[in-house]
Amino acid sequence: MTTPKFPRRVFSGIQPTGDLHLGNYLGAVKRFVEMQDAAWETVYCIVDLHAITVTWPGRDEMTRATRELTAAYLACGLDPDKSILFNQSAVSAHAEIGWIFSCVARLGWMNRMTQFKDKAGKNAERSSLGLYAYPALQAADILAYHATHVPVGEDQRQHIELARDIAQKFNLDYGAAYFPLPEPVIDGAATRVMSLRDGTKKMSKSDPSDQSRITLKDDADSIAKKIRKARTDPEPLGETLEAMEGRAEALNLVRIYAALAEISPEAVMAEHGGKSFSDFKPVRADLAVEKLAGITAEMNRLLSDPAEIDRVLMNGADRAAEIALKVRKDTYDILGFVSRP
Ligand code: AQP
Repeated sequence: MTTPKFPRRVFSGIQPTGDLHLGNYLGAVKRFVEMQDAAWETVYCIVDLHAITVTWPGRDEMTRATRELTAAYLACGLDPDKSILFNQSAVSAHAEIGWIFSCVARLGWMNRMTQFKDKAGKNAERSSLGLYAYPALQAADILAYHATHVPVGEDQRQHIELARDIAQKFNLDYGAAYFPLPEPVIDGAATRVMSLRDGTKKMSKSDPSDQSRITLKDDADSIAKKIRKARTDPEPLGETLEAMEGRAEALNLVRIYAALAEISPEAVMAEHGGKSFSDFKPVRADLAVEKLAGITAEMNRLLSDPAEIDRVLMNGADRAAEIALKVRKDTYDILGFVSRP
C-alpha cells in the first residue's frame, strides 16, 4: 500500500504542569513560533489530558497553569490568527482516537518507552495506567490533525517514532493508507538543554531544585543569580567546540547562549573561546535577561485578563474540532463503527 501525499501541517503541544523553562522555550516554543512565521499551517495545543498522568495538581491549579501556558505561548509570539491554539480536553477527538491507538500500539512497543521508565522510576507498579499509555494519546494528538511535522525537544524523539509506528500499523491493519507518518523536527543549538546543576540531566519542570532551571517567570535578578551559580568545571572555555568535548556543563552554557543569540555554537566559541566563566557568565546572563524580560512582562499583562485567554482557547478549539472531528469520523468509518451519516 502506498501512503498518499499529505499537505504539510505542524502539530505540537506542551503540558500545563509547572513553569515553562528555558528548555521548553528553546527546544519547543521558539521553534513553534519560527514555523508559524515561516507560513506553515500550525496547530499548537496545551495538552491538559497529559497533565494528570503523574499527579492531579488540583482544580484551581489546573486552570491557572492552562491559562499561564496560553499566556506564555502568546507572549512568545504565537498568534491566534496564524496558528490554531487550544487546550486538548476541549476537543473530544483526542481521547476518542487515543483509545483506538491504544488498541493499535503493542505492549512491546510501550515497554521500550524510556520516558515511562524515567518518570515511573522504582515506583512503576504504583504509576497510573495513563502515564504508561500517554504516548498513544500523544500519537492521537498529532494524527487527529494529519500533522506531518512535529517540532519537539530531543527527549520526545522516541514518542514521535512511536506515533509513526502506530500510523503505519493502523494503515496496514485496516488497509486504509489514512494517516501520514509524522516527522519529528528537532534541530537548532538547544534541542536538549541540560540542568544548570547537573550537566548529565535535562532541564526539567519536575526537578526539585529551582536552581536547576531558568523559567519564563524568573526576574532579572534570579536569572543572573542562577547563571552565576550554574555548575561548571574550573577550566576556562576551550578555544573550539571540539576542545570542550566531555565538559557537559560548560557545553550546555555555550549551547544555551547560541540558541538565545540565534547563532551557531561555533560562532559562540569564535567570540568567547578561552574566556573564564567569571567573564562569560555575566554576558550570558545579560543576554538571557534581554531575551526573556519582554516575554515575562507580556505574560503578566495577558494574565490580567483571564476571560480573553479563555476566549482565545475556545475559538482555537472550535477551529481544531473542525479538523479533528472529521478525522475521528473517517477513523470510525474505516473501523466500521455505526454512526450518523
Ligand atoms: N530540557 C529540554 N531541552 C529541550 N527541550 C525540552 N523539552 C522539555 N525539556 C526540554 C521540550 O519541551 C516540550 C514540552 O514538553 P512537555 O510538556 O511534555 O514537558 P515535559 O517533557 O514534561 O517537560 P519537562 O520540563 O521535561 O517536564 P517533566 O519534568 O515533567 O519531565 C517538548 O517538546 C519537550 O521535548
